[in-house]
Amino acid sequence: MKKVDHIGIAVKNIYEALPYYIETLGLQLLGMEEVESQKVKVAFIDAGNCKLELLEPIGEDGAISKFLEKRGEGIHHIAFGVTDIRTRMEELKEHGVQLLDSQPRPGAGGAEVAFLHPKSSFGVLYELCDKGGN
Ligand code: CMX
Repeated sequence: MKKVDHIGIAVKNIYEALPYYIETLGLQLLGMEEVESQKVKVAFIDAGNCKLELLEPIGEDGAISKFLEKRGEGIHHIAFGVTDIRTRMEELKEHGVQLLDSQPRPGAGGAEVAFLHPKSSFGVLYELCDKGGN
């Protein structure tokens, strides 16, 4: 793992949270999109050396909806930017890390992503995020 690409932050409502990040903290909104496969609406914010990803659930049965119900708003995951995600996944598996995905899934911004179970990562949900060479 060479760099953190973004930090995922679960919020109940993106539009209620955005003024804090943009107006109060003075950060820049990079873009917003819906990731149907993950049942989330996301907003990416430029935080200098990495991005913040605000995550609002779509519907009531996705991972973010469940997280908000159990833990409330706050840091949800840390995403490492990787290249060659399938090889990285194989390497981690060989080291005994429990992956939540057997194959990469589509993530925001056209990236391929895969998650590592917090149980085998000392309580942190990590994401591998492959944008094809960035
Ligand atoms: N960070 C750290 N620990 C977490 C966690 C998180 N984000 N989410 C759940 N956990 C812990 C719980 O606290 C719980 O621990 P205990 O057993 O000690 O209580 C355990 O993991 C199981 O939690 P759960 O609430 O029963 O939830 P599930 O097992 O149903 O799901 C997880 C948890 C991580 C497997 C699931 O959220 C998942 O598959 N996540 C990957 C996909 C994802 O998060 N998508 C949304 C983001 C999409 C995007 O970035 O685009």
